[in-house]
Amino acid sequence: GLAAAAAGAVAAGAALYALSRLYKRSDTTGSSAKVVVVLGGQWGDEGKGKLVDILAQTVQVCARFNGGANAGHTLVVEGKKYAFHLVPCGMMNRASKNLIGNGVVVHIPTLLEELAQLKEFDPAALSRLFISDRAAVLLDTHREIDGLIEAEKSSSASGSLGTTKRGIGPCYASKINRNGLRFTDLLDVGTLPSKMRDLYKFQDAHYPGSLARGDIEEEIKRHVEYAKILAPQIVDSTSFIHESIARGERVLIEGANAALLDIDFGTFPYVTSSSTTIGGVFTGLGIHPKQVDCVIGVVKAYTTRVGAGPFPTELHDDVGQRLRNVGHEYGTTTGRPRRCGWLDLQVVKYAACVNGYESINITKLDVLTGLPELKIATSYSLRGKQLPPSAMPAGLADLAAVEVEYVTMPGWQEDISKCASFAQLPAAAQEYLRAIQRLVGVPVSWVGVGPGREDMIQVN
Ligand code: 2SA
Ligand code: GDP
Ligand code: MG
Repeated sequence: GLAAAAAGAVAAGAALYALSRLYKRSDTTGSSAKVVVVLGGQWGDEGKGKLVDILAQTVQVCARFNGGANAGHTLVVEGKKYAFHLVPCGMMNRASKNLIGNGVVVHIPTLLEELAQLKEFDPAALSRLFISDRAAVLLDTHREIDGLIEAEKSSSASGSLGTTKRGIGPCYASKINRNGLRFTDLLDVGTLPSKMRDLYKFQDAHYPGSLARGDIEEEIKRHVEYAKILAPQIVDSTSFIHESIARGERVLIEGANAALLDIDFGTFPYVTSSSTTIGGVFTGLGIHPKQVDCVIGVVKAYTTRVGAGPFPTELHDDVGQRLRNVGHEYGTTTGRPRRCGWLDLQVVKYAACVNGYESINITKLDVLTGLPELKIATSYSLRGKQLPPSAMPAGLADLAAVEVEYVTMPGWQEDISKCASFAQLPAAAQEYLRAIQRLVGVPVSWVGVGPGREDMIQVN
């Protein structure tokens, strides 16, 4: 009985391993690759921070390329919880350097707050953090305008987007308008005040009322002080990362947000304002495609979404509520309840097509424990025709009209939080992972069974 079950489990593990070996690269775990990218495969909060923290223990550089303090990356290290919004999760390796790339929008007070929280862990944290001289400076005006636009949209037909109100969209808008400030501007404190005043003048002319709550002169004074603190850390990030790669250092690249929130590939307009997919790595850091050795997609064992917008597998019933309770599905930045639903593989296949995942990290598998049966969305059909894996309808009406095809699988009742290998997982959990791997066509190389750094199974 038991021995046969164990042998079966080992064989199943071997099959999973064998399938993963079919893929072109030998290292699907990122453990030995030089440049590894971690990207979210759904609508965010898949648990990217946790995988980045694990992989960061053996790298010299960890870099962010997109987004800003809208991101919330939670780590649990030695029982202590850390939530990062702007600093890369690699900061938890005291021997690493961390880089905020040119593609990031940085609210400096938030950054300094985060660094202050890291002081106990590492008094020298600031000396290990480097910021691109081309990164965008996110000012209070951007946050105000984010709130104003959301309020304005709430009375329109499509409603508000449910942004994090961290000023992300308005700051990228200043960049695209070509009048935003960059970190290089902090290096010249003589001209900084007039540049800030010019920007504020423009903002107030185009978004009346955006200055009502702010005191520009006070903010300018603060930025002159920030400039003094941060100047030694402001670097030419393109050169920084290329020289690092040239020295043979290992570089880990941390995505914020996720594929379906991408400004181009996501469910527009219910998206964030950055390129969250692989292309963003190149525009946000200045490396080129041939330098990337391994792209890992992070995929939650079910689906969540914060904010408004299409969500074809959303559950409005007890199961959805249970996923939210057991998975503690509340925003890391805003505390908002996350919407929950079944795993949607049309979403994951699409994300895999865009990002070119070498492998996948399935996270929060433990949250599914105890459900009698599990559903997986395998594909969408639109007007009676099945969509290819690379498709995600662009129009909101089409997205609302898709028919979702599901498979139903048995659940498991055993506590899996202490499982340390694929073979130790209950048969039904193994089957669930195998189904994902088969349907997406990408090996599953990591499986999360709890929030802690140690609660991760490496499959091969
Ligand atoms: P924004 O603020 O302009 O980027 O918002 C636009 C949309 O992007 C979504 N978004 C997110 N979705 C999931 N998680 C995010 N980070 C936080 C977290 C969110 C939180 O880790 O929990 O605390 O609420 C994140 N950031 C942006 C957002 O919900 C909008 O749909
Ligand atoms: P990120 O934005 O992708 O980094 O994810 P978040 O940190 O916003 O949300 C993921 C949440 O799930 C965090 O609270 C993590 O501590 C937690 N988490 C990550 N992996 C696992 C897992 O495998 N099991 C459980 N139970 N929790 C996890
Ligand atoms: Mg998050």
